[in-house]
Order: sequence, then C-alpha cells, then structure tokens
Amino acid sequence: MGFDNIKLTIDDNIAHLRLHRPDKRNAVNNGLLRDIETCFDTLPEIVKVVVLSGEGPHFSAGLDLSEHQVRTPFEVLQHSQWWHRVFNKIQFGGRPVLAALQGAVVGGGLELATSTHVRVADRTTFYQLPEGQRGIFVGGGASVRVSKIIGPDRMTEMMLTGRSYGAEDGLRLGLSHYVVDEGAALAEAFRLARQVASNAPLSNWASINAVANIGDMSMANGFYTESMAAAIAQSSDEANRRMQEFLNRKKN
Ligand code: 1HE
Repeated sequence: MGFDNIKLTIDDNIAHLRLHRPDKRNAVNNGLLRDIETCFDTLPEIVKVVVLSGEGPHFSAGLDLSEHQVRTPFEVLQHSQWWHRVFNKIQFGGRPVLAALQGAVVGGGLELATSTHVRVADRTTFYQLPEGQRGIFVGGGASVRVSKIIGPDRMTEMMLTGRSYGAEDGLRLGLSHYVVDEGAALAEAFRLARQVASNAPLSNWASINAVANIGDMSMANGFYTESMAAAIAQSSDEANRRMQEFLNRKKN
C-alpha cells in the first residue's frame, strides 16, 4: 500500500514504520495521522512486532501547527478523540511497538512515543510539552500516558515551564527505557525487536494488554484479572513446549 507520509517495510516478522516528513520535522498533520492509522489497521498477520522511527534529525515536532484553524469546541473534541483512537491502536493493537527516538520528541510527538511499549533514545533526544507556549492544551493522550509515566505533578511542571528533558533525564523519569549513542537508536530498537518477537505471542499480548488494563483497576480486580491472564497464557501448548525445552536443555 502506498503512503504519502510514512514508509513501511516488512522484513521477516518485523514491520518498520518510519514517519516520513523530515522537512517538517515529522510534524503530525492529518495525513500523517491517517497513514499511521491505516498502517496499524492493515498490518499483515505475519507481523509480530513493529519498530517506529522518524526520518531525519528529529523523531517528531508534534502537532502540525500550520494546519491550525479556528475550530468549534466539538470539532476540536472530535479531532483529539481521533488522535486517541489512533494511539490506542498502537498501544493496544496486540503487537509490541518499539520506538527509536532522536532529537525532538515534543508535544504530540511525545504523545505518540508514549503510546509505544519500548523506547530507545539516542543522546540527542529531548522531551518537551510546549503546548502552554503555543496557547493550547495536550490532546493526544499526554495527560493520561505521560502523566502515568512521570506523574501528574511533574507533567504539570513540565507544561507550565516548557522545560526540556534530555535523554538521560528521560531514562530517570521513564520516558526513555534505553539511552544509546547518537545515531544508534534504530539498530538497538531492531535488536530488541528481534528479542521481543521471539517471545510467545500470548505472553506479549498479556504484557501489553493485561498490564495496562490492570493498572487502571482496583487491587482486587487487578489480582483477579492477572490470574485470568495467567490461566490463559500458562495453559497454552506453547507454554508447555517452551518450559519443557528449558527443562530439557543440555547443560555444558
Ligand atoms: C513545523 C513544526 C510543527 C517544525 N508544525 N511545522 N510543536 C512545537 O511547538 C514544536 C515546534 N518545532 C520546533 O520547536 C522546532 O521545529 C524543532 C525543535 C522540532 C526542530 O528545529 P529545527 O531548527 O531543526 O527546524 P525548524 O527550522 O524549526 O523547522 C523546519 C521546518 O519544519 C520549518 O518549515 P519551513 O517550511 O520553514 O522549512 C518549520 O516551520 C517546520 N516545523 N515543527 C508545523 N510542529 C494533539 S495535540 C498536540 C499538541 C502539540 O503537539 S503542541 C507542540 C507543537
């Protein structure tokens, strides 16, 4: 399928989705959002894991400000809900998504990055929520996702002061999971993607869906749901096979 704003390649069981508006620092316009949505809607069955990256020196400059137009409150609400729908497809689509980050991961770019499951940042990466300076508010999920990662208190401070956190700060805060040398994020994301793809698909599914859902539950509901997910994963043929393989492995 041809896309105008992304490049998609599939090699073996790993899909590579590249945001492809480098001249505009991969700012997210409607076309780019639509391409991401279509891509996740139509990934072939063989794809087990997705690597998401941005072409050029920046992962994404967030919302495309040149598409700004005065909208009614209802139109803004619907537009924001579209972003939520698309990013939910990334987070809950059933496939692990790994992001390779560099340069700006700001505003909607940070909202996009935090909908992925593993984030590898090179040392040029910086995180920022400049919405306050632009006179708007987040609308792509940051007040849920970023706030869960760094805490509502720190997100409020980040928005008020417009401060920028570097890759190492991001590691401390949980925005980055790995920090690597400049230019090395994509290779590391692919190395990790191959490792993730070798897990049992059911375990990956539970790691993505069960953990996130349980995080929103009461303790009692969380424990019950964990037991249900364990029951499904642990009673599978694949779990039996993998555990037997481990027990029967030859020790040198
Ligand atoms: C853009 C955008 C954009 C760049 N929308 N066109 N996001 C922001 O407030 C971030 C705004 N951007 C920046 O701070 C900087 O561009 C960067 C730090 C990301 C990169 O700087 P630099 O020096 O490498 O590039 P540049 O010269 O600033 O930009 C290159 C081109 O990209 C230029 O266009 P040109 O036609 O003049 O070459 C810029 O106009 C264009 N560009 N960023 C549109 N964001 C669901 S709600 C989410 C709310 C938000 O995301 S708010 C945060 C918006």
